[in-house]
Amino acid sequence: MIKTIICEMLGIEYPIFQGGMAWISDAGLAAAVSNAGGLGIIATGNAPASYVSEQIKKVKTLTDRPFGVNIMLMSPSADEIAGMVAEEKIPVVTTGAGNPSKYMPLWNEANIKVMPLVASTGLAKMMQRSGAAAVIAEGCEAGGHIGELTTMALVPQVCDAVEIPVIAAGGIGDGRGIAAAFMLGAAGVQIGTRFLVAKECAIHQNYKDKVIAAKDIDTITTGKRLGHPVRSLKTPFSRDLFNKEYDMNITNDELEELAAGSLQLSAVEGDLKKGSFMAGQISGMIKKEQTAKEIIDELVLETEQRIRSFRL
Ligand code: TUI
Repeated sequence: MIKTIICEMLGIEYPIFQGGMAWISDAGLAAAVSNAGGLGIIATGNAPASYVSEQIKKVKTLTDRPFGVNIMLMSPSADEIAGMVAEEKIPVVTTGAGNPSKYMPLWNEANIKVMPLVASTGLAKMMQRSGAAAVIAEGCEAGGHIGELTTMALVPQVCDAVEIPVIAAGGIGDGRGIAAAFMLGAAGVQIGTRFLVAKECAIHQNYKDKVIAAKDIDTITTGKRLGHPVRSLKTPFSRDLFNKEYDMNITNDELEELAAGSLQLSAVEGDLKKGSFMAGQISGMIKKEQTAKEIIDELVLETEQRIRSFRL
């Protein structure tokens, strides 16, 4: 059984979190993952607080198990949603794309277990001082907004830097990755890309088909020039965006304009021309759609087998 301190802390069966992916991780996906023994997480992305409140109500009708809410700190609604999760006393809050220090006293007061995503030891230490229950160390193999370091380099350094548990994220797609994360010192993992193809994941079929068709080198990082690198699948659109970053005749505002709304276009509309299909480097390992329970059961079995059969 892969039980760790995280299972005890949260009252979940397996230390496997489903990444809070903007426009993707809704109440249906989060409930399916929580019901399968992991931790389902509702993403807020840039959505208004009213959407998040609706999703929280919905997830409570679909599962009695713990769930989380991810707050994307660059969102214009972040302040409002931060207050709402405190009022609702959401069991677990994760944060991404920024530093959540200003919300920590409010969330600690509400007894929320806060687990910020970090891409450096500096932010991990600051989060420990602010009362975080754990940190999620995400390497740049992940899809979406990423930092500089790989999971292999980041996770052990974060484990050395803090005493609170560390969850590893980025580049983990099967039991081999989970076993490796434990070897690096993690007490759990967060997985995003693999859950894109969960049957309960409501994204457009074009998105799922693209992830299944992807091979190892089919992701690209854009947005470096704007200060927020984003990993997505290679498409004519993402390659064009990448090339435009080196074109000094194009302004940053024009680049922002091009990228704006592109995630919604992929997830909701399946727009193969203008959509940004955020996905991690393990996309090449994904071969089929499965239910969230099949994914979790397979991950747990593979991890146990890997650990049990490990010999030097
Ligand atoms: O947040 C994510 N992944 C995301 S957010 C997102 S929505 C978005 N879309 C376009 C542009 C930007 C965002 C899609 N994917 N992962 C967690 C994560 N956090 N990765 C990197 C970071 C991060 C980066 C810098 C956390 C903190 C930070 O600096 C904080 C500071 O000020 O020290």
